[in-house]
Amino acid sequence: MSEKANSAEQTIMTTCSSHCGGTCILKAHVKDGKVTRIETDDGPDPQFRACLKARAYRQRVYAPDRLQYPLKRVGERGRGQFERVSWDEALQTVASELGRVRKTYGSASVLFLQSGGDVNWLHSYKVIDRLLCMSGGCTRTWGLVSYEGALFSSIASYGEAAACPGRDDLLNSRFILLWGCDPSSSVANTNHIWYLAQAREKGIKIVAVDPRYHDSAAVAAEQWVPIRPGTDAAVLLAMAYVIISEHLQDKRFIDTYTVGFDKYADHVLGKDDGTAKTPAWAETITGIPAATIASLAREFATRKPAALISGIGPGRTAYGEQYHRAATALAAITGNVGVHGGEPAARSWDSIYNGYPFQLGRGISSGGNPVEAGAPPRQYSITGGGARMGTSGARIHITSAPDAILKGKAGGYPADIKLAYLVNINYLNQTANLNKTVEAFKKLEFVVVQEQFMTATAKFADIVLPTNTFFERNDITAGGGTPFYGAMNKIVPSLYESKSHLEIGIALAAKMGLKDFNDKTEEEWLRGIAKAGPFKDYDSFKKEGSYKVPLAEPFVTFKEQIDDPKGHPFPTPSGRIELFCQRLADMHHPEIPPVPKYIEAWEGVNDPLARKYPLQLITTHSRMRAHTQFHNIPWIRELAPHAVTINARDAKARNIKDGDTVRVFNDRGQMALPARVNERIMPGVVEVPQGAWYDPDERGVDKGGCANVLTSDRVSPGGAFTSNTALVQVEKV
Ligand SMILES: Nc1nc2c(c(=O)[nH]1)N[C@H]1C(S)=C(S)[C@@H](COP(=O)(O)OP(=O)(O)OC[C@H]3O[C@@H](n4cnc5c(=O)[nH]c(N)nc54)[C@H](O)[C@@H]3O)O[C@H]1N2
Ligand SMILES: Nc1nc2c(c(=O)[nH]1)N[C@H]1C(S)=C(S)[C@@H](COP(=O)(O)OP(=O)(O)OC[C@H]3O[C@@H](n4cnc5c(=O)[nH]c(N)nc54)[C@H](O)[C@@H]3O)O[C@H]1N2
Ligand SMILES: [Mo]
Repeated sequence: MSEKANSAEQTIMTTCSSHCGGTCILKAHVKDGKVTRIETDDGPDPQFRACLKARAYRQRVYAPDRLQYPLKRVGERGRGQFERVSWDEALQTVASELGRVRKTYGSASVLFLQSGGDVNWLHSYKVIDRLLCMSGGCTRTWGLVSYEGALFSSIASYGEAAACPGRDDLLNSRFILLWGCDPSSSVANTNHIWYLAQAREKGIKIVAVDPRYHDSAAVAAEQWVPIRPGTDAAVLLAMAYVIISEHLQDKRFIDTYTVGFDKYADHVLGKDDGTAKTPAWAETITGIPAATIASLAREFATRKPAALISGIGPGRTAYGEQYHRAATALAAITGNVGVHGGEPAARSWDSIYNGYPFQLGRGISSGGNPVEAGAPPRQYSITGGGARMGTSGARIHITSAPDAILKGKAGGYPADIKLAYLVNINYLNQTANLNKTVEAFKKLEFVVVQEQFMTATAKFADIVLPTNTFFERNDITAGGGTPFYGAMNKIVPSLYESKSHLEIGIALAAKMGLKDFNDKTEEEWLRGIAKAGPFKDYDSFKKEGSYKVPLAEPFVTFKEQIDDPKGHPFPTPSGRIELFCQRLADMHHPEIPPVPKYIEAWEGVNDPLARKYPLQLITTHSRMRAHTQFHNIPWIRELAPHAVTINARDAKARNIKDGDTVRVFNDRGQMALPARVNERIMPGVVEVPQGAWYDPDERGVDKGGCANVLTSDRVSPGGAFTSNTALVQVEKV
């Protein structure tokens, strides 16, 4: 390379925060205004090294299928036929449709659907949330697909949703239970798997409880305990049975920090319902041998401190709240909360929206939603440390939006939905029971989608507004469960006619004649948000690209409450960890009991439907994608085919060999994809990783293998998304 060409190359630091929950440092090489290469962190430990997806980001920025211009639907909705229009026409259409629908049906008929995209502070859904709220309001959703079950139970038990300790603290554990958690694939916190690998090297015993022998187990665990999906609460109660009957609980901890141990123990021992939750009882439910349950219980109670990492995957099941409550109770009765090497076993990842463990300044805020003002609270909602709970009765559960569109007020929903505005979400692909969503979206009068690509959802839009990528704008992000701040520096100008979310909001507000929508530039916003951050100054933070917060010791959640219970009570009504939760008792809902219980799931092995559909489907998060993002990137796709994993025994019974194309189906839908046959999944369970792009053929068979053609839109009583509760059949095609 010539000297001249060399000098023209520039490197710019930025941070990837692509909806996997990780935050990873990128060093982009730019030449002649184009990204030529992407490297990652080579700085001091802990390094925040990027995965295959971020390193392939160049192919995303320059993807041939990137949306380049605003689009207007021309064919039937959903067929994906569009024509190019100007920004002016696109925004004018959105503004006038919003006006028309609001005037005809009221503001509650406008549904706002949003999600992560990139997890950052400025260019998020909040821009449009503000726009819709300021212009009359909208119907919003409640229920986090990720971890509503964990949120609900964490607030019941601890009064707080942000409960994830620093993962470097795992090196202080003596025993780690990796429960439904595979951080080698589903990232959530950068370096989680790295600390687990170090823990293993240090000789700390790690046991994985999961229907799959996943890569994290292969790398870090000494033992794999296969478990039938949806039965976790039973084994956790049986572990408590062993601990309580053998007096292994931490009495001092229980007396000082918890309430309701007696009622909880009564249930565990069967004094309240006549069924002792013995290991033998749990064996028949979970498929785990009673002796294994008993030895896990003894090890967990005696090898202290012990970390029960309760993943959120098992919580995305029918009655997932009970699993999370049961996990928390086990951590509490063994005194593993608020101590180094322990784990509150609540929600296994934290949201930066909680500013955990440090605060940044506030970004754009809605200023209040007129549609929610004065609405009564939602039934069975629990309030507390988790502003994102959405306790307003004017909201609709995120999974129920299609049902609400189809049935409206007559079906008991708070509104008749006519228009949907979608930002940073591939709703159709990612929410349960896709075929029902298709029907619902066809019924809407108008749909607007802000997108980078022609997703399954964008195909159902009337207007598509092209958004840029984080390489084309400035932003700030932070580690979910890691003491880290990342500057997201703009690397190149916006491609084609794409715009940032803030630019779209400003332009649309102007079209709608909204005054006072925004008075700051991108930079003014970011400087304001950064002000409260711990770094020296914004300019050096931006230049360096990141700030790794130096901590004297690993962060421990609830340490203050444990060290000083008088001065720092838990933020529950009792000030203690609630093994028995009066707020749940007051709900008088048999499926939201005040102490954790095992409640048998629908679509489990004993459901009569299992005769027709005998296999339990789980839909995991793949390392190949961040949900649907990156599935269209060739460098990623060539690594491995999207496939359904089936146990060799189940495959043999169906004459299926590794690599065969199979049909996976139930009454809700069907897909055709390759089978991966092995023994890394327990018999009776099949896995279709979520996030593959829906691509139906003329008979409605999804060739894309989108998990949600099979999942159910039935919501758990506490709000958990039930994407790991579905029965299916598999056959060779
Ligand atoms: N069956 C099943 N379904 C699931 C799950 C499961 O486990 N099983 N998991 C659920 C969970 S936990 C979640 S969080 C949801 C996620 O569901 P989604 O959030 O809907 O999934 P994403 O693929 O992240 O969709 C974000 C979309 O925003 C678009 N986008 C628009 N603007 C931007 C931008 O500025 N930046 C970025 N990065 N993207 C933008 C992206 O192109 C992408 O299409 O899926 C849920 N669905
Ligand atoms: N690469 C990548 N990383 C991601 C994401 C992504 O799409 N891609 N998504 C991010 C987001 S938004 C989220 S919410 C998180 C999700 O993170 P998780 O929920 O932790 O991820 P999953 O892979 O769905 O589930 C974790 C494990 O739970 C197991 N499991 C499923 N059902 C059960 C059950 O009933 N019992 C037990 N014991 N185990 C069960 C699965 O086999 C899997 O090994 O991941 C985040 N990280
Ligand atoms: Mo999620």
